[in-house]
Amino acid sequence: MNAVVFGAGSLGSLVGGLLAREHDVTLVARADQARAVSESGLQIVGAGEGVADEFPVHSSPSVTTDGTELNADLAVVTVKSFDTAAAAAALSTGSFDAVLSLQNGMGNEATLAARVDAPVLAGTATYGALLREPGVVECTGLGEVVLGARDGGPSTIAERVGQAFAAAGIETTVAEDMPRRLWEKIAVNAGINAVTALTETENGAVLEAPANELARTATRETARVARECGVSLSDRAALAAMEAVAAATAANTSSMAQDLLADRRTEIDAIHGYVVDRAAETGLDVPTVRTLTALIRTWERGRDLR
Ligand code: KPL
Repeated sequence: MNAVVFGAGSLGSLVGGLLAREHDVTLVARADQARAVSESGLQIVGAGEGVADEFPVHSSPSVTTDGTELNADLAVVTVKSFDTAAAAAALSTGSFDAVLSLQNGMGNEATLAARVDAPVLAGTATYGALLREPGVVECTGLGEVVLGARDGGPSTIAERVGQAFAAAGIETTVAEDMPRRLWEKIAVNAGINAVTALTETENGAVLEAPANELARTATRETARVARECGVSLSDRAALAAMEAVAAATAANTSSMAQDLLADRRTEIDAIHGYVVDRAAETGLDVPTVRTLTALIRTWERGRDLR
């Protein structure tokens, strides 16, 4: 299979580098990352329990800074959610058999499907990744990729993509309930991301008082909105997922906390902001998620990031 990985940040570099062990991969990257990868390849490092045995891995994907007019069996989109529309515009000038979104937040698949003439699959990734420097990505935790049809149900294209990921040594599940899984993921992110970002703490902080109550309330509010949107996600399942992810990634810095620490725009609109918007449409109040959204947006505005 040949694949384009659109967005060579932390997760894109990790997934692209792992896929390149087995497939013909082109990374669409920013200039500094493209320069480093074309000069020295991509180094994937990792330390810690379970991770150290798998790495270092050196892989040599092709790399470009121009995402237009590309052709491949698969495009994997790993850009930040606020860059999805730009990625969709670039991908629409190329040709692909399938597009897979491996991004945070909700709404990315719809944005891609509106522009790109190829079936769009939904996916989630629980691998921990941190771009240490151009050309060097650290795997901070082994996880899995779950992918499938964005509206749920069986998909032969998803099966084919799943086999290609598994052949590259990426732990992969092909699922027929992606809408529920995406809502569960957003409930996890709603609990962990803004709280750890605003308090400059690692993910494990949400397991303890006083952050625990805040994170649990944000997760519960999100699960309620999911149910109102027709997705069967109980409070109990959402809370268990949030706390399991926080425990498994206790020493990791969430993507939103990484963004705040680096003075970068966050994905608040596609995570907490999405929950607030769907709640408003369905007549629900989500005071904790709304407050977290306002705090992060205020921080972004103070730095001219929005
Ligand atoms: O997806 C994540 C993120 O950081 O965005 C979690 C699950 C919180 C892991 O860090």
